[in-house]
Amino acid sequence: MSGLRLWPVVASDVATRVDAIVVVLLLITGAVLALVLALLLTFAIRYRRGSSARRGALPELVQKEVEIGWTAATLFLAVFIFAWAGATELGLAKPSGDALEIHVAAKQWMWKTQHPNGAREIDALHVPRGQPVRLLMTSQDVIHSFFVPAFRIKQDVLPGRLTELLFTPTLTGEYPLFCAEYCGTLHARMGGTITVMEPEDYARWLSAQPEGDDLGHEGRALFVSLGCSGCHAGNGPVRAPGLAGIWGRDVPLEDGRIRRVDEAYLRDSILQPRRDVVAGYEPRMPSFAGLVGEDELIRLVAYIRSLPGGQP
Ligand code: HEC
Ligand SMILES: [Cu+2]
Repeated sequence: MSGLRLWPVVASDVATRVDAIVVVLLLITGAVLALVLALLLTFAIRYRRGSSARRGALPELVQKEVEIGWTAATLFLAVFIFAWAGATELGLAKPSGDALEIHVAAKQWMWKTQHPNGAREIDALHVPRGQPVRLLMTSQDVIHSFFVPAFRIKQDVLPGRLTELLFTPTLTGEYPLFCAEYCGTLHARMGGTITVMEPEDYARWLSAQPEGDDLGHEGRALFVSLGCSGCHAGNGPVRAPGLAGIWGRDVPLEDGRIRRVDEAYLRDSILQPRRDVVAGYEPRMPSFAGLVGEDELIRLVAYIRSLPGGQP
């Protein structure tokens, strides 16, 4: 990866799309430049001092149709480029169901990343090749910007707001990560390494990481602030099942079905509680669809998952 490259590494699907736009823009501007230069040279030679070129009044060359024609043509071209680039940009923020969700927290002056299972990294991120990756990013202090040139992705990371990026790594290797928004003294050193691995290697790497508990801790705070604990702590007016130790167990439902408690079940329980009512309980839980975002769901699930078994 050293030496002078004619073209930067293309390591994601986004890079391919962005490069296509850049190439077309280069071609268009190159053509305009060539035309202007050619006319400049032609006229400079033709009308040089002492040449016998005609220097009378200008001929009436430009008709209204021609003028309307080139105005319309350039307008069309500009709108086309805008629509094309705009659609590409919007695709970067599109949610995708099967994407690997990675949480990114920026702070002066480091990048903290967190995998769905809680594994955490600092100034580093490992991702599997060929798998769509969705970054959910937020800042703990000032504005930063997540910039990976090899992926052609760059997105501001703001305090109090979640920004997203969607991309699929296409080439294994190690690529530099930068902060692209001046954020203080050590801004220039705020960076890291993105490692794209084959899916098997990624799975092996991930299982060797200690699982973090941060998502779970944050989920616990949500559990209280959203009012879940009002029912589920066992002393509220509504009788609700305890959630400790349910992860991985089989739950008998009111209609006789049995469901294994996994990520999907917990999400369903929170978003569509009427669908899977636990045997022996009233369907008194309100739906939280539209009230909790994707990132809060992840934290709630992580919290319930982290609860030790045995307790009611
Ligand atoms: C108004 C009381 C109430 C609130 C508030 C409430 N729940 Fe529930 N919850 C229940 C009841 C009652 C059940 C059992 C009936 C059912 O499955 O719908 C239940 C079931 C569940 C289950 C399935 C439990 C099992 O044993 O399979 C989960 C998971 C759950 N709730 C999570 C949550 C989360 C997370 C929140 C907060 C975002 C929440 N609940 C808020 C009353 C509540
Ligand atoms: Cu920064």
